[in-house]
Amino acid sequence: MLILKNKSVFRKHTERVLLLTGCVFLAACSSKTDTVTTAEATVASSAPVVFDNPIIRYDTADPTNEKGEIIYTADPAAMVLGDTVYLYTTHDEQFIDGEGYRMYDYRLWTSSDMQNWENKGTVLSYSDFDWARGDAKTGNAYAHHVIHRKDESGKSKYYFYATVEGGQANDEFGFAIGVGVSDSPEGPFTDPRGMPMILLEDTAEYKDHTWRNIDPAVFVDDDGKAYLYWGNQQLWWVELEPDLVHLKDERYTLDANGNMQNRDMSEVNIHAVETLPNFEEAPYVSKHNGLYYLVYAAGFPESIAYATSTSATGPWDYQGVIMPPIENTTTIHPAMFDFKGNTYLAYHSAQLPGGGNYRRSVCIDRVYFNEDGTIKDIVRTSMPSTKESK
Ligand code: FUB
Repeated sequence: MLILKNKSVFRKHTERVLLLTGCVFLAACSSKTDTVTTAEATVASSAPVVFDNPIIRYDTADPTNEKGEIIYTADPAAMVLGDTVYLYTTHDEQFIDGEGYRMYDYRLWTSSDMQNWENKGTVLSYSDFDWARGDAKTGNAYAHHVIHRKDESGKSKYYFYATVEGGQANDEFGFAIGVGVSDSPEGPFTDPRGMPMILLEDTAEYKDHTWRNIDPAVFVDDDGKAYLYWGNQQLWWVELEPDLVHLKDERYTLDANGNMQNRDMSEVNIHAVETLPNFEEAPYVSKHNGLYYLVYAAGFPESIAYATSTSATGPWDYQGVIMPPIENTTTIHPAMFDFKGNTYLAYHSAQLPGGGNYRRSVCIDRVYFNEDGTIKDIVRTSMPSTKESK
């Protein structure tokens, strides 16, 4: 019953997307001014409203050109610095007839116009964490988030929060969240802890599946306080220490190499959020016009839903679904961010030739708000492309 409902929602949405894509594309092509009229919005801007989705296609210096190997990317996380968007993705390497994820490294793509993307290559691999087990068949480098902050001396530091398998007590199988720090957005990132930030034991009282601690997202609020959100089938959050690599009130000692040991979580407050309908995974927190937004993957196959709050710590008011499931992929993984005065939503589809659940492709579309701060349904766009017919 649920599947039938999703299928019909999907069909309805696809028809609408195709229609609106056509309208937007024709308007964009025919307009010589900066004003583009769509069926849903009038936009006065030189910023793009239509995207050559999926925006990442080839593993070449210019990933939108046609030379080179197709690359499958997923789980976008955006960091905006000045006039550059740093788009960090996971990397799907499963064979066309393979089952399950094969994910070993994280890729970086940069753009100053949201249309042309420069391939910066691998910036982190699961094996950069000494404690990550991975294995030749899977790698298990799941979703991540990267943020920038200046340290006390004014020097820029970049923090890469990643989900990888390993690092658990008694060598138990299970996903953990780790962090790497760098002086450059392109890495190399070094693990300052020598152990994960979030372990299975930290959330064992709530859930028992081994992939519950995935999909980290960090938000630094205006007052400097930082929060880590994560989870699968349950959303958790915890405040971070000002160093952004320890949980607030986490206690430990250091071994001779400066690695953490004797980790004591008794004073750490991990919060479970119970009020988000159908929360599946991929939380992403951002602030727009004074309101906090939490977008996330809801249900399975996943839609993109969101909630709003007047605080980074909630309570969250559920606002509904803004993108229904996408054909050919059960996952969707949203990231919402501002760039040059406009708001964008990155997510993944499975639209490239040979695409599927384990061979996904990162896309971007515009976000438009209603006057009350709610988000209009996202219109997925694409451009007619000779690449797809080849
Ligand atoms: O890419 C591996 C996992 O699939 C991510 O961690 C989830 O968000 C889902 O996209």
